[in-house]
Amino acid sequence: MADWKVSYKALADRLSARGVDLEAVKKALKAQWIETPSWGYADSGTRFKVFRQAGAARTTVEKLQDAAQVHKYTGVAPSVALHIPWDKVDDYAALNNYAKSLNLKLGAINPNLFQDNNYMLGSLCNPDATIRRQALDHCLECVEIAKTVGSNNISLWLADGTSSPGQDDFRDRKHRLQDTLQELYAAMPEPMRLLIEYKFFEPAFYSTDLGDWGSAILQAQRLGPRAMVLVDLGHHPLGTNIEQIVAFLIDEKRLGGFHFNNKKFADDDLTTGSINPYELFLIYNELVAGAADPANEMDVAYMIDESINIKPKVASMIQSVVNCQEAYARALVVDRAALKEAQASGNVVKAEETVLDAYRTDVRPLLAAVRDEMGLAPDPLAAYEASGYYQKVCAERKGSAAGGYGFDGQ
Ligand code: AFD
Ligand code: MN
Ligand code: MN
Repeated sequence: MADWKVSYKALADRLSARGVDLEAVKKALKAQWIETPSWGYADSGTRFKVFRQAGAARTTVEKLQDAAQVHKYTGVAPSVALHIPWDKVDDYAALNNYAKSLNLKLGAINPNLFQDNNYMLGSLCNPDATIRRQALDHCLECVEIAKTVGSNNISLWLADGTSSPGQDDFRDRKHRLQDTLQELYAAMPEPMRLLIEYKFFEPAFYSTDLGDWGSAILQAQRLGPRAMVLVDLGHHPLGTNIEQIVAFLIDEKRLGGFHFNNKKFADDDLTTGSINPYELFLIYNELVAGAADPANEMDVAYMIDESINIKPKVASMIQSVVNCQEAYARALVVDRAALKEAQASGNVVKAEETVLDAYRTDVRPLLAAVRDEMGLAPDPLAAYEASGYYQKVCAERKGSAAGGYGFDGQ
């Protein structure tokens, strides 16, 4: 019997003895849906250098081919977010059909409001009305693309901000954003949603117009019920309690989605769960607790947003998806009844130990069993690396185009 089957039997016995509904847990794990970013498969880097990698995707077609590998081996990454104009094509219906031929769906559409030369002083918040119009028209173009490919999510990240005290009026910028977002929101047909992403700094270095979850939820609440907040794990000051933000957004019915990644110091696109796996688990712990109450009406887009600069792209994306699977599996085996009882009685140690017990559970045999039942190999990364796909694309993809972030020939 394969090693994982031996371990799984022992784990299943232990969890069942504790009253865990193993079939329900496995059903939830099979239904997990992690969207990967097209830009995560292309070359990326920093303002200092883009280290071009052999085999990196150069076109949207190649990005989809790579994304299809992640879904093929994990079974839970069926959609790919697009970034416009990096993924601009002449025929989006044809691109959608190509994605379907790879067993993929096209996911969130990401406008690019940070690389046009006109955006130096901002896009939707720019003091120049003609530049705000240009940025808004680009967002409206993304709404049309979303309609064509059947996407229900516009994923909006604004780089807007100021880099000098006195540069602009904070309230004027807030009002410009309110007004431009009103027009964008009005153009989005039901049930399309606007996922408003925040980031505490970069590329602006003094103030950011959507700098924290408070500024994002304020804009969302003004717009309407289909305007939500997008939580990017790399976008918080060090030490921020992200799981608490997630809990509050769930409670306000404004948690639209995630951009999963990890950071050590700032927004530096590290593999999801690679720096702080406990934080990722605690976030999933809030998600599982929130989903237990239908009144929360949770409809969350679980998206990865990373392009690891120095790792082979497909392998590192599989790592991130697997880390999300493991965090979710651990969160699903938290003894909720024992936790509630310990919390109610103020038994701090018992409450913490209940959460920790789930976090300390080696869920890899459980995920191996789930993959086996899905007809997949028990270890997605090993299966992918044994497939020879990476060697194949390294041989085929000679000559590199602009990087996934559209770096100009760095
Ligand atoms: C950068 C930004 C932000 C955005 C992503 C894709 O910090 O996270 O969502 O690019 O545009 O990471
Ligand atoms: Mn992001
Ligand atoms: Mn980011």
